Amino acid sequence: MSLGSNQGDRLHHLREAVERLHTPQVQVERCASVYETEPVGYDTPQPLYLNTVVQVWTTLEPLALLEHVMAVEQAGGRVRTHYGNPRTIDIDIVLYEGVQMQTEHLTLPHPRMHERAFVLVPLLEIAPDLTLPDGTPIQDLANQPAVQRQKVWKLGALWTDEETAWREP
Ligand code: PH2
Ligand code: MG
Ligand code: MG
Repeated sequence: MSLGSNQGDRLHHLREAVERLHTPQVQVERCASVYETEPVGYDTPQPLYLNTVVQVWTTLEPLALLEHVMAVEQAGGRVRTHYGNPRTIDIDIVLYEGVQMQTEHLTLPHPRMHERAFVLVPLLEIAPDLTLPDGTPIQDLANQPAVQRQKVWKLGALWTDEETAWREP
């Protein structure tokens, strides 16, 4: 999953969202570093984002996972206004094992992940050998010139080691 925040206490929003994602049905297994990233795909100026990516183990099917994700967004103060307004927290399921699906509410893999450095760079950090369901290496996507031009600055870990204690069962 890809997480992003460009409003308020951005790091706090990311951390709180990862804590809320973590339930008996959704175990957060790996978190990438936090990256500050240039906004991508807007035609109006936007605040810089903090982004990260987490890998989860889950018993939930994709659409049930999406419901959980949307509840976590709501708990994080997400207000859905129009596209291009800053958000406290945005959580996108970008990949779900080998699943390819297209429904009204969820498309997997995420239809814009292949062109987004703010997804691909943190994803490569935690899963360097990952491929899309069609076999395309994520590394190849990240090497595209249009992706390479997007600015992403690695800031540091989401938590220090002591702080990750919450992850233990
Ligand atoms: N999310 C978007 C659109 N653009 N740009 C950055 N840097 N980070 C994001 O999380 C992001 C974006 C749509 O959700
Ligand atoms: Mg998004
Ligand atoms: Mg979203």
